[in-house]
Amino acid sequence: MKISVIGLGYIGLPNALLLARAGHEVIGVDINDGIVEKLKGGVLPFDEPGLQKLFEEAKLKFKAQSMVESSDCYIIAVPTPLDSEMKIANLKSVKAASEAIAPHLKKDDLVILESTVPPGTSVNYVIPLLSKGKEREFLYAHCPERAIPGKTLTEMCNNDRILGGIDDQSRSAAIELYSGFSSGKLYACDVTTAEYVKLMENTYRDVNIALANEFALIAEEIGVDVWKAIELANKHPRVDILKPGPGVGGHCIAIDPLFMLAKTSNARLIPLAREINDSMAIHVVKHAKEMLKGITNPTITLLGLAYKANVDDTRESPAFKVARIAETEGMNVRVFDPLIKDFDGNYGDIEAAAMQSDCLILVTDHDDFRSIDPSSLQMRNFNIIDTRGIIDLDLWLKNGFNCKRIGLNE
Ligand code: SAJ
Repeated sequence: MKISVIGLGYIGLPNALLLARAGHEVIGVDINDGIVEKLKGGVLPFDEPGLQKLFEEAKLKFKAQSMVESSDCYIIAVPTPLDSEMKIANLKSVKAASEAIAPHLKKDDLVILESTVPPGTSVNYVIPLLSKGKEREFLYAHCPERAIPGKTLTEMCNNDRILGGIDDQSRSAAIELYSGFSSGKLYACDVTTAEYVKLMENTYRDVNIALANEFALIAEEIGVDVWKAIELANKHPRVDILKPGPGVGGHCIAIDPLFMLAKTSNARLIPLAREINDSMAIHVVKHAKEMLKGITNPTITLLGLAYKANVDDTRESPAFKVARIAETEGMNVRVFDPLIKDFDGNYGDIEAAAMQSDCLILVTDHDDFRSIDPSSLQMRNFNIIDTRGIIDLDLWLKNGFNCKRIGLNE
C-alpha cells in the first residue's frame, strides 16, 4: 500500500519507518524543510532508541518530502499544542494537513488521525474538512498513539491500542494496517470514544502524579519520607501511586487534561490536579530560598533541562518554570543537562556548572545524575535539592552538603 504520513515528529517518523519496514511504500511529509533535508541526507532529526537501525532497515521504502501526494492511506501525526491564551487545542496543523490531503482523496482511501484532539474533533471538524462539503466516500479512523518517549519503538510495536473507526469498514482497514507491525491487541470503537479514551489516559496519569505531589507536601509537614511511604503503599495489590517531582512536563500529560476541560463546566478534580502539579516548581524554589538565606547574589545550578529522565526533549519542562521563578527571587540560574545539545547557556560539564554555585537543584532524573561525585564539585556553598528522590543522600551529606529532598523533611 502507498501511505503518506503527514508530520515527521516524535510519533510520525517512527510510525512511518515501521510501516516502511513492514513493506509499504511510505512518503513522509513535513512542512519543516530542515527535517526533510536531514532525512534525505540520511540523518535523523532526533534521537530515540532503535530509530537509527530502523531507519537503515526502512530506507529503501521511505522517502521524505514537503508536499502530500496521492496515496491509498494518509496518516496525520501533526502537533496539536495548547493555545495558551484561549486554553483550547490549536488545530491549525490538523487543518493544514486535512486540506492538503483532501484534493487527493479517492473512494475507499483510508485517512487516520493519530494526533491527540478534543472529543468530537474528527466528526465535527476533520471529516468535514476532508470531505469538502461532499458525501464522505473515504474511510476514516482515529488511532491515538500510546508510545512513551524513550521507548517509542518498543511501545509502538507492543502496546495494545484503541482504533476508533467512523464505520465498520474503516475499523477493519485500521486493524489490518496496524496489525502489520504491532503485536499488541487492537480494540475497535467509534472515533469520539477513541478521542476521549486518549485524553482519559493522560489525565489519569496527571491526577495520579498530583496525588503523589500532594502526598509529598503533606509528608514534609508531618515528617514522613514520602518515597518510602509510596513504596510501601504500592505493595497493596490495588494501589499504584506515581512519583512526586518538580512538576509535570512534556507535550502530553500537562496539556491533554486541558483539552478535556475546554469541553465542560463539570470538571473539578482535573483542574485541581493541574494546579497542584504546576505549583511544584514554586515549592522547589521555596526550598532553595530557605537554603540560600543570608547569601548575597546567590547562584543556583539546575541539573536537568529535559522534561523527564534520559530524553533530550525539553518541551514544557518544569526546569523552565523553576528557572523563571528563581530568577524573580533574585537568583542567578545556571543549567547543566548532558543530553541537551542545542540550548544556549547549557554548561558543558557539571564541574563548570557547579563552580562557585550556592545550590544544585536536581530537576531531571537522568541516570547520569545518579553517579555524580560530590567531592569533585567546587561550590561557594554546598547545598543540593533533590526533586526526584534519586541521589544517595548519605554520600552527599558525608561530603558536606546540606541536602533537601521533596517529600522528606529531615
Ligand atoms: N512524572 C512525574 N512522576 C511520575 C511519572 C512522570 O512527575 O511518576 C513526570 C515526568 O517527569 C514528566 C511528566 O510527568 O515531566 C510526563 O512524563 P511521562 O513519562 O509520564 O509521560 P510522557 O508525556 O512522556 O508520555 C505520556 C504517556 N502517557 C501515559 O503514560 C498515560 C505516553 O504513553 C503517551 O503516548 C504520551 O504521553 C502521549 O504522547 O500522549
